[in-house]
Amino acid sequence: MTRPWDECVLYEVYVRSFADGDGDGVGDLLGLRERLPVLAELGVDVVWLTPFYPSPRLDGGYDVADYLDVDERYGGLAAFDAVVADTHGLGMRLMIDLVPNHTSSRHPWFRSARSRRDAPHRDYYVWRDPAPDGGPPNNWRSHFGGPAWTHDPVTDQYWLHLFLPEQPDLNWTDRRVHDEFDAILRWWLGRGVDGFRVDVAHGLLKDPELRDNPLRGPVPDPLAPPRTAWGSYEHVHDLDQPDTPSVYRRWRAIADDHDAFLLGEVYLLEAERVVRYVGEEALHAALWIPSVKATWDAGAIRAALQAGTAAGEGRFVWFTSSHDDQRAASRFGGGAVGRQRALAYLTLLAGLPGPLLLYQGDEIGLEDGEIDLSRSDDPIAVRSGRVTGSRDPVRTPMLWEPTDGFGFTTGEPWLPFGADRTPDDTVEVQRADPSSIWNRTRDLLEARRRLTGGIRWIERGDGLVAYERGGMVVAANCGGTTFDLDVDDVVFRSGGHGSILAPGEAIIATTAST
Ligand code: TEU
Repeated sequence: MTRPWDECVLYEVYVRSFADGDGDGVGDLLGLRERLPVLAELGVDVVWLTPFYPSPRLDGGYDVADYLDVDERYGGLAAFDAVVADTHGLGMRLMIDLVPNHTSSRHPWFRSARSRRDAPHRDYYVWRDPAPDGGPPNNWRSHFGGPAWTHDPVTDQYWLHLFLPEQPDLNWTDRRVHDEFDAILRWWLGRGVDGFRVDVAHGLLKDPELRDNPLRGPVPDPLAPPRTAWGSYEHVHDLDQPDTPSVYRRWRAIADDHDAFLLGEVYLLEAERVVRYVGEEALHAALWIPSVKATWDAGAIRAALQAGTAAGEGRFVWFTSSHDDQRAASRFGGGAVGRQRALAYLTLLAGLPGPLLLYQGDEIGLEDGEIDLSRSDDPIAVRSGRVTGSRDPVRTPMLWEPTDGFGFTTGEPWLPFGADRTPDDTVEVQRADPSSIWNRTRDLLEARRRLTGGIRWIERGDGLVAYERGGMVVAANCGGTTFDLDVDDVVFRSGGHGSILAPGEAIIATTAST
């Protein structure tokens, strides 16, 4: 129970796709409780739950209408308390998702704020007069497409939203917003929560002058997909402001009082920018985004991991997949080859200093599901006219049992399982097979415990990505030719046998030379 945070294995539960306990087709806390023992058996230390708050769910629950409650559709607060007790009873800890950058437009604060200019909660949000031509106050874009501003006809001002118009940004220059969140943290800690994953942790403060973001090239086509349009700007004024990390000073003191952990979703790619968010007076750790972006290329993998180990010093969290990003098995080519590579990549990450984060389905080698885009409710898809950008393929329901509904639901799943799912893809079948990805993942999480101390990268220019740590070598063959390794005892291997490492295989072993 007292494993240090930086040695922990974290596991992301995307609640609505994890396990449905009441048969309505949507994952919930009752269903989660039934599956917690199998997470403990896998070797998980910390369970992270994505947002379960009352919400219109226009962004899958990242549009929070009440920070101090649990949506009845997920089972309400009573079910949550039971999850806390069960998780602790199994020797695991529980982390919840905190969304401080924006609320839902249905949150009482925003309902008040938009009622009139002098409403008490007006300054909880970011309001500005229209530009002289009546348009938005600046050129900022929403992550999900369109301008980051929406005009309110009642008060004739624009409100800021880095995401959907229905996700108005909070104003973190108002001290009352800080006080509200201090209280929210304390409230959940008092309920037994052990940590928070902080959504869009790099986004809370904005340029005080709200200056235009510089364009990287030409002005994007109005019909460009949301992510393309968003990527056409350098986000120097809407994100990652110099004082943003200092917002977390008070949170850190509160968390430390409860031995709790703060993990930031710092969605930045440069290590020197991310590192500002972690430290004694900031967050404990940050997600290392380049680890979920790396493609199957030795140079790219080496660069992403070396940058993270050098700057992160055990405070960057390694992960291969998430509810926002392509799953590793698909990113690395799909099929049996993609699954094998994903396990090899997980092996590389598992040996590094710092927490390791699994996304539900990683342990069964799940690939992205094929989902009909024309029916997607994901806001990125909706706002592209449903032609691109849906995150649904990475959010398909978990595959537990080889039955109708895959043990996920007895009803109609809110999202299809994806085409070509087979019994061999399920947790139940894989648990019974010692050579399955589930069992190899469990073995890997156990082997990981043997790696301690500093890391030394083995500099090579070929397809072998390798490092030494605590008298062991961790190596993955990310190239096209076979390597014959000089190793002693093999502690873990993702596939194959002997001292030969075929393409797509990884190994953890004591070295003959060390
Ligand atoms: O994601 C924040 C974020 O930066 C992502 O929107 C990212 O830019 C995008 O997915 C590209 O991959 C968090 C949550 O993880 C995401 O699910 C939410 O939609 C978003 O915040 C808004 O709350």
